[in-house]
Amino acid sequence: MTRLFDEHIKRRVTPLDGAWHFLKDRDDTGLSLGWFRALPEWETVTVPSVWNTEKGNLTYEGVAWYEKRFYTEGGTLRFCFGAVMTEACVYLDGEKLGEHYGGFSQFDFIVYGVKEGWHTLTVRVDNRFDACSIPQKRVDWYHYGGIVRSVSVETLRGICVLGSRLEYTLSEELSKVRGHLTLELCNAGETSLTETVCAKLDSFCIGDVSVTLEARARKQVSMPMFEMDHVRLWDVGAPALYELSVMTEADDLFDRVGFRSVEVRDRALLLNGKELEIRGVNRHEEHPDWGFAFPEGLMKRDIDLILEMGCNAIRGSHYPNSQIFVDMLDARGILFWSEIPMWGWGFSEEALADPTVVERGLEMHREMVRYYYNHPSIILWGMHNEIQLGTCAAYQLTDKYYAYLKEYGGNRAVVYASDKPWEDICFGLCDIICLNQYYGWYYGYEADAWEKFLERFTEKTKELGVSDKPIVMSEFGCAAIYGCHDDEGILWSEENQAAQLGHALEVFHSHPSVIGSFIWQFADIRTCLEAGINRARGFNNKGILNEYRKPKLAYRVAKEKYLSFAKKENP
Ligand code: ADA
Repeated sequence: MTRLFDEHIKRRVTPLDGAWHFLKDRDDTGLSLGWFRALPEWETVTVPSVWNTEKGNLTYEGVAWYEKRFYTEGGTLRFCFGAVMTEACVYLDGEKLGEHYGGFSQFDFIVYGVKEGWHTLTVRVDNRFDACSIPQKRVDWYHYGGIVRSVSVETLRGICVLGSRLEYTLSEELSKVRGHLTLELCNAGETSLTETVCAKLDSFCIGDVSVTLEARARKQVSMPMFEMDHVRLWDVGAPALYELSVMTEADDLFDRVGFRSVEVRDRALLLNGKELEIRGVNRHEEHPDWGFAFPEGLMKRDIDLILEMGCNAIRGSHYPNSQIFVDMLDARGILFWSEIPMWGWGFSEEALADPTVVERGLEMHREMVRYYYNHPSIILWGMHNEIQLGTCAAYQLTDKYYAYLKEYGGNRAVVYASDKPWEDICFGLCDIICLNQYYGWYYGYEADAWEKFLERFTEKTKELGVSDKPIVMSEFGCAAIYGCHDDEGILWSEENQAAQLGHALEVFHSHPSVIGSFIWQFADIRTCLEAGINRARGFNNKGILNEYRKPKLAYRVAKEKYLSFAKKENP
C-alpha cells in the first residue's frame, strides 16, 4: 500500500508486496557469481520488511538479495519502490535497470517492450556505510536493512502522467486561489502521440492542453494558470482537501491537495494569516517489531495518540516518512516537518565539504520535494540536524540547500535543527530558528536553566541580527525507563522525565520569542550499537511512550500542558 487513496483508475497497478526470495550475501560475492540472473538458494520473506526482525539477523549489516517472480501482460512497465534501505540495484530478468541511493525515498524505473509472461525482478540491497553516507554510521537510530516500503509494477499506456506539482498563491483575504499545475508526462507507446491532458480539482476544471510526445519521450508540461473562488482552506484540525485528477486517453493520476498560506514575519509563523503556536512531538517511523517497515494500522494509532495529547504538529525526525503517513496527516489536519537524514554527530567538517555528500544531500532534497510537494500538511522543510554548524563547510552546504528549497519548495518555511546556539554561523540561512537543547538531561539540572538559556540566546539573536526570526524548541527531553518509578524523581524515573518536561513546556510556551515546541520524543526507539552505554536497553529512552506505545507519566503531563495551551488559544 503506498497511498491512502487510489492514485489510478485507468492505469493497471499490480502490487509486488508479499512473498519474495531472500538471500544474504555476507562476502559480497553475489555480483560476481551472477545472482542477479537467479539466486542459487533462498528463504522466503515478506516485503515490505526489514531483515533485522528475522530471527538471527538483528545485527546484520551488509548486502542481501531479493527476488520476485511476477506475471505481466507486457508492454511498458514502471517499477515503483517506496523505499529500500539504503542502496538498491535493480534487475529485470538479469538485466540491470538502475541504482538508487538513499533509504527513505521512493524511486522508479520504466522499462519498454516487456513481453507477456513470467518475469523476475531482483534487487541487490546494501545497507553498509561509507565516508559519504547520508546518514553516517553514527546515528541515534537502528541500522535496519531491506525493502522497507511497498513495491508495485504499473502498466503504462499512451501518454502517461508520472507526477504533478500544484503551485499556487492565495489572495490577501484567502478566498481565491491562483495557481498552475506542472506535469511530468511520458509517452509509453512506440509511436509519436498527440493527446489532450485535462486536470480538475474536484469537479472544477483547471485546464486542458494538447500534448505531442515522441515515442518513449518524457517531458514537463505546464498547464495554464487557473483561478478558483470561494476556496475552502486546509487548516489545523479543519483540513479541507480537494481531489486533483489528471486524465489522458488511457492514463490518469489522482492526488489530494489543500490550500493554505504559510508566512514567517515579525517573530511569528502564520498559517492562513493566524499566528500559530506549535505543539509538537518528534516521531521516528520505527517500531522494534517492524523496524522502518512501519505498518499502516500502527501509523493511525500513533496519530490518534498524538492528537489525543493536544499536538498540532509532528516532526518526522529524521527522514522523509512514508507517503501514506503524510496522507493521514493531510486528512486529519496535522502539521508536518519533513527532513532528509543528514544527521549530526557522524559528519566531520571534511565530510560536509565532500562534493559527493553535498550532492547526495541535494538529490535527497530534490526527491523529497518531487514526491511530497503537494502535501498541505508539510509546512516545514528540514535541511539537516545537529551538523557542525560553526564550520564553513556547514555554511556552504546550508546555503545551497536553503536556496534550493526556497526556490522549489513551495509555500513553506525552511529550517534546520541546531544544537550549537553559541557557535552556529548559519542562522541567516533559515526562516525559523530551531534549537535542540537538553537542559535537565545532558547539560545539568539547575532549576532555572531554561529561563537563563532563553534570555541569553535572545540577546545572541540580537547580536547576530536574526532577532526577527521566531524560535522553535525542536528537541528537548529526558530519558525514562517505562515502569521505573521514584517519588524523589531519580534519573531514569518516569517522575523525573515528567517533571522536567512539564517545566520546559511551561517556560517555552510563555516565552515571547518561542513559537512552539517539538518534544523529544514520541516513543522509545531502538538505537544503533555505536550509541553504546549511553543507551540503556539499546534504546533511546526519551520517548513519552515506550516502544510499544504504552504511555509514561510524561505523556500524561505533556497532554495536560498541550491541551491547556490549546485551550488558551481557542478558549
Ligand atoms: C539529538 C538528536 C536526536 C537524539 C537526541 C538524544 O538531539 O537530534 O536524534 O539523538 O539528541 O536523545 O540525545
